[in-house]
Amino acid sequence: MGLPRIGIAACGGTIAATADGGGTATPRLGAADLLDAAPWLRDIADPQARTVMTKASPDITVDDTVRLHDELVAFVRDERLDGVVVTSGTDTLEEVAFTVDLLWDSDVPLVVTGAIRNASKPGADGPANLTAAVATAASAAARGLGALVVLNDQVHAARYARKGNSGNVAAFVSPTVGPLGYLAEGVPVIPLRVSRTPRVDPPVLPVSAAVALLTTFMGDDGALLPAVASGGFAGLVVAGFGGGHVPAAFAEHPAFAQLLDSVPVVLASRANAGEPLRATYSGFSGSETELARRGVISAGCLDAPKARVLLTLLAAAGEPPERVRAAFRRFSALP
Ligand code: DAS
Repeated sequence: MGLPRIGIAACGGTIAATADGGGTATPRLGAADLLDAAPWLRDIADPQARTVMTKASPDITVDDTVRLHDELVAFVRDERLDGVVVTSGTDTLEEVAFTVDLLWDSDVPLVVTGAIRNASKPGADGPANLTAAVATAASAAARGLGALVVLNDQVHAARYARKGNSGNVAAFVSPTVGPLGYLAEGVPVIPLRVSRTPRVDPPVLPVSAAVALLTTFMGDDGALLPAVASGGFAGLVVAGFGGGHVPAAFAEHPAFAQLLDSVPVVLASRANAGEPLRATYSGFSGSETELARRGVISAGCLDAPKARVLLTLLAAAGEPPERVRAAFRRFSALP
């Protein structure tokens, strides 16, 4: 038996960045360059390189990520891959990983990785992260888990992974559940399993449905709501306080009622972990029970950016309100 055939699909980000002089760096490298910089990968896999895009990840869109998914499907089929690794910028890596996780209809391991320190920095983590990602994509333990995020020798489920530190190589965390596994001397160990993320159908491109995201803050009187209500958005995600609350002035703003009448409104928590509450507080208009009574949909275990990804794909598919509600319910342990 030969070595596992592992695809490396490069999308840009710091892992693909080269120094500009003056201390800054720009994503320029393609998949073949990343492979050349880590020749030892050929000892653990038969790597195949494909450059999908060379973007700084703040510029990656939902459309780019849907196209990336389609490229990955073709890459696996054309090259008869046993696993595939996506390299991308860490700023939106959690959204990229969750989008492909929602769309991935295969047991073939799909691992997303990146880097915090570019290749010109002491202790550049790109080659180590790429190596760990390739080893994970080549592992039978990663089959059937959907998209995984591998950085800093930890294995995370895409559904839970978040960038939790802006500049430390231990940037990625899974606050609600913890990582699924780790690498021990380069060998992936995945003792914890997650159920597969419920799949959604790939949308027709371009995705014209735009979903707004508002994060509440102390004293938020909903002043931005009219802009959302008149902005032609297909939905709104609110990152509410802790248990999923908003100020009364926000909840009672006429534009909030207008939005609830016209588009799906999803409530996530701006807290780092856990789910919005369902049945703990009442008696104030921004409470979770009052918001649910008015039709607000809980994001369940999804943080606000991931809830926005899901709502964007559902809105793009033209899903009616009850199917949007049902889709989010599958991300919640609570009824
Ligand atoms: N923050 C950089 C990175 O970690 C840039 C980006 O996300 O593209 O990759």
